[in-house]
Amino acid sequence: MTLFRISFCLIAGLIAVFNFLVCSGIEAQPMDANYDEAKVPLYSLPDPLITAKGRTVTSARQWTRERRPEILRLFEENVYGRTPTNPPDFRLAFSTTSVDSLAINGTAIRKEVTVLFSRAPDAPRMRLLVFLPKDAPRPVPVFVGLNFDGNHTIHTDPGITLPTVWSKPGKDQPPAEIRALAETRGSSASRWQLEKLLSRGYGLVTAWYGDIEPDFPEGWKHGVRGKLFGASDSRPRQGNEWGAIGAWAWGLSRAMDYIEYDHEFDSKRVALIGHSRLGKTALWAGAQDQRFDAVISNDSGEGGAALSRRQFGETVKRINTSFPHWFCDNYKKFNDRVPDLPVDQHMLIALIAPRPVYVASAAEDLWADPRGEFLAAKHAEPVYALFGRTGLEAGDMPGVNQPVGDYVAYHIRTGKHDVTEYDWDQYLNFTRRQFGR
Ligand code: GTR
Repeated sequence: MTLFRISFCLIAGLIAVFNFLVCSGIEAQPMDANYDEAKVPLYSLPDPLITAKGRTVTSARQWTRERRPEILRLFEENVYGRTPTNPPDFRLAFSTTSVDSLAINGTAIRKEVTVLFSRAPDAPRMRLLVFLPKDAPRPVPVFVGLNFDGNHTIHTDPGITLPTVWSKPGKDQPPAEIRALAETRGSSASRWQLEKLLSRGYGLVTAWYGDIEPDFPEGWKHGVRGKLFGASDSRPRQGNEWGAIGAWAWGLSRAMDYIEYDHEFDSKRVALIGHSRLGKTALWAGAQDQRFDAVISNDSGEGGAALSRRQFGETVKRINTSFPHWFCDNYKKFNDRVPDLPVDQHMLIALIAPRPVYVASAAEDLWADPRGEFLAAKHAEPVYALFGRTGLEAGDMPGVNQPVGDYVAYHIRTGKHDVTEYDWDQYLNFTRRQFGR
């Protein structure tokens, strides 16, 4: 009896250990980031030039009429979700709340403009921070992009209003709106290089992304998805319904509406820029809204410029687990079957065509898969070729700090996940080629 019991326990114990090893192995493996090029699986990319009906796209016209809309739908359906049409009570209005014609040591005009989305008193609003170079010929070309921590962080200028920002919920603490601290003024100034771009004759339009929707899973309740587009607790988000990246991209299009409205800006020379999650957002906004004349993706990584099929660094499963609110629900279906995705990110870059696009990586930012970012730009080339545009003019990845390409451009710089002066120097060279300033 005792012997029987001992052997029973032993067997049960062995089964438990076996189960633990197998299950945790299965569970852990896809969540462990791969940084080994030799372990990148063999993959084949969907061809951007083969239509759903199997026809080969041979002209710019066929691309624009047939294939481009198909690919846009595929991204809506499977990755970012569909951007809804504006709700009936949508009313766009711009209210200028401050103007300083002697900002940045007298070299710039600073304006603060609140973008209202509806007349409802509790509707979300987006506070634009606008800079124009004082002496540059009008209308001025402009960079537009969302910032991570509030408008006051992009420069130490004490005239920038200290905003209220959402604090992320903690374990026992609900999200709350708090006044930004004065000490954080200019904390992201190096990422914006404001003086440099003003001295080159460019304007800047930026807004805090949390104004459109705060970045946590329940953030939609406080942003445009909940307060303008009617998302509600009674019906959980499903299928192709848009996520936070879609909402932020929608906000960028409203910033573009402002640029068209303000005649000091040249709405035909607008460069959209975004870093990291906001680089993913910039690419998706640029793909949908063709008024953006050039798009710059800085270290945008998974769900941005990097090819998902390489499964290098961050993966589809990992991003959907860490950030369940960023993409549409359908994207989660591909967590464990990335090769079945009907798109990959080279097709997102292709949606920018024929407009100029810049993809940038950082050598120490392996999480974002620099090679995957390069390859996505590379595999968008056939679409640019339809428009007579040359691509990167580089067969393989360039070395660090050796930018390639004029119109479809790429660099990998030394250093970490960030936006640096080096990055901006390349972007300004790129926009000079496109915009002549
Ligand atoms: C990371 C995320 C990346 C990137 C980054 C960022 O945690 O995994 O996809 O978006 O955040 O936005 O800084």
